[in-house]
Amino acid sequence: MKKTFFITTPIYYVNAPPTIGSAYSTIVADVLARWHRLKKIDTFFLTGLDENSSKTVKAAKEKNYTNIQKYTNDMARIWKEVWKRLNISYDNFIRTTDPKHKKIAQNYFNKVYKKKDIYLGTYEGLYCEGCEEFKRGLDLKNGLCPYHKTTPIKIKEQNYFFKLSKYQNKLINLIEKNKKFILPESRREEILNFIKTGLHDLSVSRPNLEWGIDVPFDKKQKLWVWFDALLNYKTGVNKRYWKDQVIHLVGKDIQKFHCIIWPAILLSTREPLPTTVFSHGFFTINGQKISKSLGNAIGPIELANKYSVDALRYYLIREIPFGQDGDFSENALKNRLNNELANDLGNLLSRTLTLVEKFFDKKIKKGKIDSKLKNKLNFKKIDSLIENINPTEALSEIWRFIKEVNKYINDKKPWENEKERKDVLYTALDSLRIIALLLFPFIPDTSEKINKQLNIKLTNFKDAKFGLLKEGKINKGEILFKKIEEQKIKEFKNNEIKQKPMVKYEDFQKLEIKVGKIKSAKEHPNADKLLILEVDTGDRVRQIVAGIKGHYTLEELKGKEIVVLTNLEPRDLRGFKSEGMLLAASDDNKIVILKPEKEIKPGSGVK
Ligand code: ME8
Repeated sequence: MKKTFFITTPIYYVNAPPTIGSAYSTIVADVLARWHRLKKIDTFFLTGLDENSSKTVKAAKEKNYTNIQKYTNDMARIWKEVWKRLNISYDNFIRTTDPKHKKIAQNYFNKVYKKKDIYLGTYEGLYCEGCEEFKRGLDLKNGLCPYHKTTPIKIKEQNYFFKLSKYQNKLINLIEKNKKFILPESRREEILNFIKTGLHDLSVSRPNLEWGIDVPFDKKQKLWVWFDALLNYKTGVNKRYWKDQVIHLVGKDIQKFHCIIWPAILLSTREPLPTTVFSHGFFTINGQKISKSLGNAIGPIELANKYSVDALRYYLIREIPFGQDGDFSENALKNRLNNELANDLGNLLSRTLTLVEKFFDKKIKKGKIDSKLKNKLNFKKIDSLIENINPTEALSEIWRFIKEVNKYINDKKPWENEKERKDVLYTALDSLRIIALLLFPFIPDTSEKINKQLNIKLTNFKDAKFGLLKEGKINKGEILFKKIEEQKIKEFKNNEIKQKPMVKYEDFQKLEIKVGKIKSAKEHPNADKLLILEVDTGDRVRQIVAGIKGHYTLEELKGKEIVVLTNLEPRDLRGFKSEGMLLAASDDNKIVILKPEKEIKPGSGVK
């Protein structure tokens, strides 16, 4: 039987679209999944959404939804669109409002109850709705939740308790014996110390909630959302994947749930435990966690549109040693794009292919591999870094080799060194083939672009050895990464700041501005930045072509109220008539649509 590799991300709350934070965990999981697939290991990558939280209800109501399920469906579509754009190759996208999940979660609750590990009691204390967690005094900082900076609510309620205390010693044994159960090492110690301070029984249901999964034997209570959410790791996958390697990738904010409560539930139901819970650090802005609730979130899509998906993936993995915290910096992203992706990798490809074009009429000629250069690539080491969940170092190691190949070309000077030219160019081309293969898990689009130019197809890690590139013809194409020029950005900013000339009041009055409602949105077939909208402006439904692609998903736009300049002369925008202009605000990062502050009927005048 084939070896299995099961990798999971947290299932995210649906109160907002993905942030850099959720993109981070998901991209790393994607890298690990893709890596194992290339090793021909039977891999399953699970991600999804945690929909049964009270936060879902709150967010839906804030957005004027009356049907909560409809809200979660709309959000699920957005999350999936974002993951698609970021090339996330998940095998299943679990949603906890799925009836199958609900039923299995109830079965588990029953199982634990029958083991006599669940009993009815009264909880009196604090609850943070942001964390969906019962808090103790020592969990708080100055009375506030350290993650959400909010005061937890006081509650006194009857609910069901899970006998977590019963598992204290078993957990200590497990974690002490199994060095890989919690990674990185520092977090393992943190958890061990926490358990040793004493585990209390845990409330696992909540009364009087309007949204969630019913406790199977008591309809007045709902499952505590974490009990339900953790079970996604069972309900979202066929149990044959709970075999060789089961890795939960989580942020350090939720490690306790995964390193204490989850294994305790599994011990109670006598099921296999995960191999590793890896808790990574936070991306911060000025030292503060980037998060939806703190309102400092940066959209991964905006960054991908501005710099490319691969530049974003590369930056997130390479910038901060996986496991540690680090500040997010757009400047650092730009530097990595310019210096590493464009210079080191992009130039290596284009200079090699230019030489092949010039001296060998675009032909790949088989030559002798340079053994010194060959020895600079250590596949085993890279693979073992990935197996130890150190994608940052693995990527750095690949990069060291890219730099070596550049140096090799510089030293050998194949443009003037006729004697060795064939061997040098073959060595460089074959190195590029292996580099593309190794980079596929990290930056799949770029890897495919390299393959296309080398005229080869992606294979697997059996081919991560030298000398396999066959004779053939190269297919030199566009450069891999365009550099972001500082100059351009500055000029753009200066133009923005320049004030336009004064206009007369009467001139302004000539403009007809109305509230419109977007009926539908689709992509413009011939333009990168344009969307085609059908907008109800009260008088009729008109077509408006707007340059907002990438800043909103099509789903987000549908039904949105906007502000439209309606008496602008119609214009043809790349083959599509635009009968008006949508008003939006923009800086050099993003475009945001202006919308009425409250709902108002389409056609209402803007004064
Ligand atoms: O906690 N830096 O969902 P959530 C790095 N539904 N990672 C970050 C981050 C940041 N600034 N912000 C978020 C939940 N993350 C529960 C999980 S699992 C059974 C239930 C990532 O939407 C990180 O992985 O609050 C963190 O643990 C997760 O998003 C929290 O996502």
